[in-house]
Amino acid sequence: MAKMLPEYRSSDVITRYGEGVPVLSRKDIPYEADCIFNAGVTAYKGKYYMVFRNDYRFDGEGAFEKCAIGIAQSDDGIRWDVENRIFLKPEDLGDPDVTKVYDPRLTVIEDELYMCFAVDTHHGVRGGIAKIHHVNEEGEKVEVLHLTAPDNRNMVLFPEKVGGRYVRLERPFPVYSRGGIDRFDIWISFSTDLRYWGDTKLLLGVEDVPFANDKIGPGAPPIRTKEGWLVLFHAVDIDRTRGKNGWEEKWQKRYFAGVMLLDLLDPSKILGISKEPLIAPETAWETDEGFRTNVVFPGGLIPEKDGTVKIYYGASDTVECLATAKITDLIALCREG
Ligand code: BMA
Repeated sequence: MAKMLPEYRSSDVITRYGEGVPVLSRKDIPYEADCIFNAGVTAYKGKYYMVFRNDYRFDGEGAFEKCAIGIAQSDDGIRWDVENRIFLKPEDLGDPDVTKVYDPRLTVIEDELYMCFAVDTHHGVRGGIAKIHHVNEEGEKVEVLHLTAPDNRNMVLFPEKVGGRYVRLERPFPVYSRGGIDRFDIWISFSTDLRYWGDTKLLLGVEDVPFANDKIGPGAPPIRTKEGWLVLFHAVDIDRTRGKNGWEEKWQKRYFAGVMLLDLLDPSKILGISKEPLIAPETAWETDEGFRTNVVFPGGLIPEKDGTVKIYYGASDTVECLATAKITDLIALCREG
């Protein structure tokens, strides 16, 4: 049985926007929506863009019948205008095997917009990479460049090539060879065209994160800082004595946001990692009020001109929240370990 972990608090270096009040939730969506969470966010051509997961039509038992991705724009990263249309739904992939698209992340590379996303199929979970072509105000064209073999998800792209190659972090979930339980780690892969990936290496094992006893996964796409690539990841602990106080019978996991620093020239090298969670579930939205409880799931990290970052995270699989921090503080946390 997994070792029980202590009660953790968020690091002092983060400030929750509005004391944790969501920046996006179902009430902001002009169409059918229930849980709005796990968004990818980026700054692009003078605006902020958010793609978010929308789970809707609860089946009354523990799951939603529908899951699609919506899109919103903002001038300040705080107040969002949600487009009155679904951005990507499973049918758009043109493959009857696909049942869900969710947990999107956005990265701008050489002025082009890319999205990584999770794809559930009847034959396992796949990680997708798509290029988003702007067509007109009515909508964009989403060109799928790559889908991994199952099971893989939580993929994020680096915002620039390193040593002439595109770089991604990902989280395959091997079960057979890892004891038949969740022991999932973060891996790194390279590509020259975003379609074919290889040279895959283990980046961070779950056993190396003191606040995880279950699994970890990439969170927000990395950002360049003077000292290295700053990366947010999620880390999960499980406690079999926990029971769920929400819509689901027994939810025993807790999701934290963690932070690490990778070498600029060789991102498969970890320069430092904070040994404590960056964000631990604390507010009512994060611990109590959601479809699930105790989930902080980071998906967006935006550097601002004043040396701060905006950190976007899903709270308890129900709403999207925002926190801020100074980049120098985040680096110091990684360096101090
Ligand atoms: C993971 C994914 C995420 C979700 C998290 C917590 O396995 O399904 O989308 O936020 O669990 O429920």
